[in-house]
Amino acid sequence: MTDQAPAQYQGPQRVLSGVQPSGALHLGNYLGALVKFARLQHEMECLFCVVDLHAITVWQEPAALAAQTREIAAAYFAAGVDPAKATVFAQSAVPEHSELAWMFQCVARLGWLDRMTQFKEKSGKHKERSSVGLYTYPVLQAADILVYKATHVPVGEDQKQHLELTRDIAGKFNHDYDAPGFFPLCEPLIQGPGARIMSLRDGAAKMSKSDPSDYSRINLTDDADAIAQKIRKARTDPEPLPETAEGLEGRAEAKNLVGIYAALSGVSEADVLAEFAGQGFGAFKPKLADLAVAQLGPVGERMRGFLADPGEIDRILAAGAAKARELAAPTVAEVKRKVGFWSA
Ligand code: AQP
Repeated sequence: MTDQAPAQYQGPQRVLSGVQPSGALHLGNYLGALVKFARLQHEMECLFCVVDLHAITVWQEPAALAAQTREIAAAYFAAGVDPAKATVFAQSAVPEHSELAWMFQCVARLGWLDRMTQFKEKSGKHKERSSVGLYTYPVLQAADILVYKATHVPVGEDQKQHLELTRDIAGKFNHDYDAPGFFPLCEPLIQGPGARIMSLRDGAAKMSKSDPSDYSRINLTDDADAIAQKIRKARTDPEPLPETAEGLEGRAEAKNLVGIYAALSGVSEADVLAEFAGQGFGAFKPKLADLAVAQLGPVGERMRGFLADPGEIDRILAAGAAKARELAAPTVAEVKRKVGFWSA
């Protein structure tokens, strides 16, 4: 080990992110992740994976998992990700993720993982019954990012703590193995509308695939009637919409619906309130439903189009995995050399 101050990472700027094939994608995944993916592919080199290794930290039906993986890939394409611009692949098809994750498990400290709030939320009351993988999930996530030396990671607000852990792992590796600047300290790209979409049934809980109530979320595959019905039934309060954002404080459900309207229409919350101030939800909800149907309807339609040709999705994923391995393999080889493993 050395006391030398870490040098800055000098490599290219690169984006990595992923979504778990653990169920139907919802509006939160779309606004918090997919929309950003489509935008970023025009600004930086991008890799987007379907993180199936993460998905099996909770039970997944083996007969359904490959189809779920194709569905996430189809959602990427439907949201505008272009496989000619961005590398799209399944995480399990690039074994270097798992190999680097093991070495990072020996870098990360138990105390760091003990602080991860997502494990506490997902393991619930019976954490002793959770898989070990659910506990070490953020270490694999660090490997996903750092195996490509990614510098930027577009995610929703819920992933902020995991990205801080990724930076801690990168910093400790660089320090312990006397490799200043070897791994970058990645930047989360969280800001912007849609960073935290909440459940339609509970303004204090995030919209999530695993929420038992389908009325808590809008799925990308919902048809117009389902979207309108879910918005009609969304929990709200009896007050009219206020004139300013301060008036939404303490009104979590109202704030969420205004935030969704703003994110879908690409305007600020202030602009939404300027338009709807003084109106009740009886007037606001139908407008929100029309907007959601107009924005998400074509996405669902395109997804179904891509899913009609699973062979083409498989070809794109296979080509993406081959490309991803070309970047990942040299990183792992260099890490093994730094760690001091035997090689012939
Ligand atoms: N409610 C949300 N608002 C904004 N962004 C969100 N994301 C998830 N929920 C919201 C972002 O979507 C990306 C992919 O997430 P994931 O599927 O890999 O895992 P997750 O964060 O655990 O998503 P879910 O829907 O809550 O799944 P389950 O219920 O299976 O755990 C990430 O960038 C995430 O930030």
